[in-house]
Amino acid sequence: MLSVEQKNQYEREGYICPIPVLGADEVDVLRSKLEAFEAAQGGKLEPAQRNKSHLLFKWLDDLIRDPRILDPIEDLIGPDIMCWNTLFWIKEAGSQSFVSWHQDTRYWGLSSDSVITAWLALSPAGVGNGCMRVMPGTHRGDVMDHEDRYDANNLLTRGQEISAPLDEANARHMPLRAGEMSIHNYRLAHASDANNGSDRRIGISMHFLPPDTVQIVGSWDSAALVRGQDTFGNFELTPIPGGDLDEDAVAFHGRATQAIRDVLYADAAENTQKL
Ligand SMILES: O=C(O)CCC(=O)C(=O)O
Repeated sequence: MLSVEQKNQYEREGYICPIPVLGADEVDVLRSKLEAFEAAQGGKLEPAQRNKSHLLFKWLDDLIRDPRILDPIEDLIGPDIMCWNTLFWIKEAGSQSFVSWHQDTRYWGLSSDSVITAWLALSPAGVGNGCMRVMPGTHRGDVMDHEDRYDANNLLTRGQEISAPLDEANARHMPLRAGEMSIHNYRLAHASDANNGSDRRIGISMHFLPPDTVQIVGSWDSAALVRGQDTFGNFELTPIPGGDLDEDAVAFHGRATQAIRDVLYADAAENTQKL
């Protein structure tokens, strides 16, 4: 459960960091599962495998239902919680991969201002290896203009970036040890730099929303009901996989990632195949 100060910080600044979630043994198990999958397919995750990954990996579906993650989310958005997306953010050691300053609310087609990203570290994510940075308080202002800059090293689909320069002096890092998570409102401007460290920086973001949220760009969308009830029916509920690469869940994953692709590339000049 969050303290009053943490809840106030979320309201005021739009983020909380760090929150301990997993022990070292649990981190080792989950990282090994991910890396065994990558090794078995001969390389890193395909773009679509990075998205809605709880439909591919049973261990990730378990994670989005873990009380250590959901209790803080419930403190912020109430007892009925859906998980819209799960997304791997992997920066290889020494890679130039980065994320430009952006607000997710501009691209996800979701009606709610209450969408929360929980970002869980499966390896250390510190200042030297590209942890996330945030611009406190920007979640309370207008959604800013963005430009699509299509940089190959940018992990974002279109290389979208807030058009006006931001005052970097106001930015804060969100360093995490493996097993810790940060929470930020999806209206908050955030970014991250390259990984100059000697280990991979592995993060999983989980996007939680209240069930009254509506997908306003795409014609169909899905989400997992992870706590409480959905009395709105705005999203088709994702199936709970019986195991890793469960046949029905993999088929659903194909439709679900296509729906997110349609939303993220709506009106884009280029399809960069990053999803
Ligand atoms: O992992 C990163 O560096 C950026 C993640 C991000 O943009 C997000 O979780 O919304």
